[in-house]
Amino acid sequence: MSLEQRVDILVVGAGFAGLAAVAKILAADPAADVTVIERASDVGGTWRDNTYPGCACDVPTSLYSFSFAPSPEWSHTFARQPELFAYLKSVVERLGLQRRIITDCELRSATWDSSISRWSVQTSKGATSARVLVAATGALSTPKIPDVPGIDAFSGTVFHSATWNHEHDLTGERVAVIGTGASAVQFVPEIVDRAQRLTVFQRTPAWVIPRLDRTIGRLERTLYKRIPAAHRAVRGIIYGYREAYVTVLADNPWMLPAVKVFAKANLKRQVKNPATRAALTPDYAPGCKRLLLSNDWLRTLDRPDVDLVTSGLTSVTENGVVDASGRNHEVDTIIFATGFTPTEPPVSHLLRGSDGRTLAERWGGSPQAHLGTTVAGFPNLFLMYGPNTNLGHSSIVYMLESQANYVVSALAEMKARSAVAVEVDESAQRQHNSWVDSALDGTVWNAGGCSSWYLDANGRNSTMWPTYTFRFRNKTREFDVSNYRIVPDTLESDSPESDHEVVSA
Ligand code: N01
Repeated sequence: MSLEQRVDILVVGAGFAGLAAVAKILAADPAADVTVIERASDVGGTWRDNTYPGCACDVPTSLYSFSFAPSPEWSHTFARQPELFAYLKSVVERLGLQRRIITDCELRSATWDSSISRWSVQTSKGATSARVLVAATGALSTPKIPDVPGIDAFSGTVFHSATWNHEHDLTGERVAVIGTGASAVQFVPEIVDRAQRLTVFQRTPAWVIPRLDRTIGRLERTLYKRIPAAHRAVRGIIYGYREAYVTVLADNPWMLPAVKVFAKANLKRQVKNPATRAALTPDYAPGCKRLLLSNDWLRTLDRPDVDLVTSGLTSVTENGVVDASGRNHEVDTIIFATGFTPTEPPVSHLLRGSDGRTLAERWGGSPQAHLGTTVAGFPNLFLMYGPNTNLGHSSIVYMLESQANYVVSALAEMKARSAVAVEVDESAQRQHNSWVDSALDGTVWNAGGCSSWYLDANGRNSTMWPTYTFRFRNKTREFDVSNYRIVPDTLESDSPESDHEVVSA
């Protein structure tokens, strides 16, 4: 499919975020002119890209799926990546979205043109002009590989967990894994039997609790198929108990020692070697970094064929990885499980607002948006999974649907007011962010005593939503037009020479 030179609403990205946006926009207005561009050759975002062994969702799937497209078919309470990927493709099919999606089309740049109140967009498939831009490019989509001295001289194989090299056979190899986050805990237990020896480089230990996963039997699936209300009730219960986590993580951190006791008992049960156990015991509050769910990660690290290196890595040589003590661990393959770049999203370098600056320049290392979605100086731009919308306790899909509701409400408001552009007031954005900052104060994500990817280059937490998700749902239910500058359509045509009159709502 080719990209038209002029589109109305352009959504960038066809993962959970982009699909939530396009589905909700079309549900509200089936005649809406929406185009989705996707840089890869298929939809699915993170669930298309992350194919490492053991890749699975660590949020119960009944909740980690669209409310408007429930599936009674999940085989496990925590679905595996192939099922999630298949689910997203099935949603596209079910909702007839294929004809809206242009694959292999990468966003190169988008610049707001105030003279015509439109986005001038460059892509790998040519240029287009869009009235509204929805950036759904994901926060955890660009793998981060640390700049380790000597990496280019390594003679073995190197890859990142998010771009797993399936052509490469790890059987009988000595493998180094760098990083011990949510990805590593899933794939390390899966590859340990294949490798001859595993060396895991841990910079900071993580709190780990059991993943209460179970298969969903045929009877239960039939029940969900026949009585969708039963499935909705299960989703509701999971939503409720997940929200209860906020009570501890954000509102009552004094309760966290109880989580610590539970996690320590889990560690003791799985790791017999006291030195390994000590190395795996975090010195910060549980939840400060993402609480990890696994039933086999800790016991894997207790195996005699697994080395846990806690001194960090300093360099890579031709045949190994050097730890802080100077020891070279000889390996055949290095797997980086070092995460992503959520506080420096690459898309922020591609979007240029009304003053000619990029979003990254405007943010200066600390991403900020109004309700995680709109940014002063960037009219008609909606960010999905924007600043301070990430969660430590529940499903991001719920947040994405809330943001999609907000976009839908904004589009309706624009239509009702014959507005060609909406731009959030700087003061409203500032006010929202001051509220976010003060709400985050004292939560485990800010005060838990760790450094995490939730904190940006300036030390600000520009990642986490600070409280219950229903509060975000309430705030994004209706487009808060009074916080926006409205550019009315005073033109007969889209004459580039004419300026628009700007009024406040
Ligand atoms: O990445 P991470 P991830 N030298 O950033 C270490 C989501 N997710 O891919 O803790 C040495 O969590 C770093 O050490 P430290 C989920 O939101 C979801 O595992 O910074 N080590 C850490 O141990 C998750 O939070 C699912 O000291 C270095 C690790 O690398 C997010 O993705 C499943 C280093 C990075 O951990 C990212 O998880 C999987 C360096 N230079 C992931 N740099 C679901 O199921 C970094 N590290 C939904």
